[in-house]
Amino acid sequence: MKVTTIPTSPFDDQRPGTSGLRKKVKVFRTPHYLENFVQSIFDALEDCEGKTLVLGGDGRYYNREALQIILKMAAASGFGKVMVGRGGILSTPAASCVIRKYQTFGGIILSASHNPGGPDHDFGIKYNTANGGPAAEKITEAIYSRSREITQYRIVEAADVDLDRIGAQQLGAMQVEIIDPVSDYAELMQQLFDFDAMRELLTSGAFSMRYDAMNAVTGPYAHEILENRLGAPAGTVIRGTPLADFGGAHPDPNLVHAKELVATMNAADAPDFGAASDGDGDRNMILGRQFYVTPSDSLALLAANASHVPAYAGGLAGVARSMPTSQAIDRVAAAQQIECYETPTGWKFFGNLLDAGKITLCGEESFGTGSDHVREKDGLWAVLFWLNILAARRQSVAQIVHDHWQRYGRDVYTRHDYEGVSADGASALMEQLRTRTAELGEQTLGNYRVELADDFSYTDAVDHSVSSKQGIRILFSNGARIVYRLSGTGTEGATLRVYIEQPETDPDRLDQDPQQSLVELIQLSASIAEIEKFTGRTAPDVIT
Ligand code: VG1
Ligand code: CO
Repeated sequence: MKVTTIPTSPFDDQRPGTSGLRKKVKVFRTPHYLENFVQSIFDALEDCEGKTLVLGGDGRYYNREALQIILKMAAASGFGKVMVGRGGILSTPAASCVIRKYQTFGGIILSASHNPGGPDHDFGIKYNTANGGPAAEKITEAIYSRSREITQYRIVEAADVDLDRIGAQQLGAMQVEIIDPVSDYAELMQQLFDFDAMRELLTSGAFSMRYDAMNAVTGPYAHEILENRLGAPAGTVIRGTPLADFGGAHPDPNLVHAKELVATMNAADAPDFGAASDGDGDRNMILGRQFYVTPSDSLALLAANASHVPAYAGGLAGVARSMPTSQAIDRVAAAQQIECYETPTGWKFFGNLLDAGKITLCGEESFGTGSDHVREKDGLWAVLFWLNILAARRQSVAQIVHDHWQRYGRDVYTRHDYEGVSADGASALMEQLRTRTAELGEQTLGNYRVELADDFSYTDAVDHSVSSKQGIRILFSNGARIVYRLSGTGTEGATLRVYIEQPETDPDRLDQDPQQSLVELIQLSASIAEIEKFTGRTAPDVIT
């Protein structure tokens, strides 16, 4: 088979963000754009000769075309084999599972996660290493530097691979194996959880649930696991067929974008349990009847109830949360006398801790929870974890959360996002905050005394690598916090995220609406950073 070498020149905007490279489909379709980035990945890796790669995506617009290009480039770079999910489908956690199970060299995941899809929307590409997790910063930086000096890429001239036929095909000297995208993942879930107890709950007639796949990748996984293996009635999974444009919806499982599910769960005859996941299946939102569980609380709750789940009943080695995630998990860790690590935003920072056996569970405030079963956050896993707890405790979601708050106190929490603001204004805002951190220390602002203000810097507990400038945090003496950072996943302008949190132990105030309990801190967050002056905005676009 003929390998062609195509001359090219670098693009200057191929630095991976929080989770891979995300751009508009139109940008990825610029001649050589995708090819440059893929070749930069291959060039940044050690020898690819004869190695096996996993490849799949969330099925969004441009998934199939990109897959064909990547397959032909992998063949030209000497890979021995590529395992591809049928139809080009692999959820992010399933890709991680397959990389680990078959001990492959790594994998490429095509997704822009919770960003909308379609010809005018977003596409993305991410490299995962042999542990199944997102490549560490050292590698993403190497890919980026390679992309700045690339002069050529290699591709074979061949007919397209049939992505819909299970089994082996040849692409020159390289084998392409089309695999069932669901079965390996479903088997892993069955090993972790008490499927018998969960089946009993779901078929008892006394319990009902609704799972919203948001027209995204988890549809086939949820149909197989919840309906086929666990016996939930047909119709439990809604919007369960992956669509290239997600049916025009924004596949982000939160109170704003999962509107229909939220309405169903708030109705008088609501199901007992509701959940949703995002474009590529690594996020989750958990709802009870007329009740919303914040992701930070959910993480703490899973840790506190791990003894109900077979895979974790032996105890947790430790836990971790991203810096802006609430401190609820810290309290559970203290009670269990285990370590709680605080990492920068992005799943790649959990990889070393998981590989070293220092942590079992970890999560982020951004609807991401996971464990050492794979090296990605895992939406459906979190839903099954909850279902396992519900099957064991036979209480409502609201009751379980209330019990938790009674015991540990509540970290009242909210995140305010200012989306699509000017990139210059947003970086000026962060810059002025950065220069003012020293002066903010020890100041009293209204009812709050600042204990520490800094720009978060993280030293990896395993390889001691340092990641600095990970977000401005203002810590108050009563345990409250305000955190500011800019999103690293957007494709338009900048998004400012403001995270606000305050511990509450007064039993009479546990139930208050966070927007009310946090009203003074919310005002402070706007005035300290002069949000209106720098962004022109007087209110956030999305509140979670
Ligand atoms: C966001 C979240 C972060 C998450 C990342 C990828 O990043 O805040 O916690 O890891 O998305 O999630 P940022 O930089 O925009 O804040 V996913 O589901 O989009 O892969
Ligand atoms: Co995602």
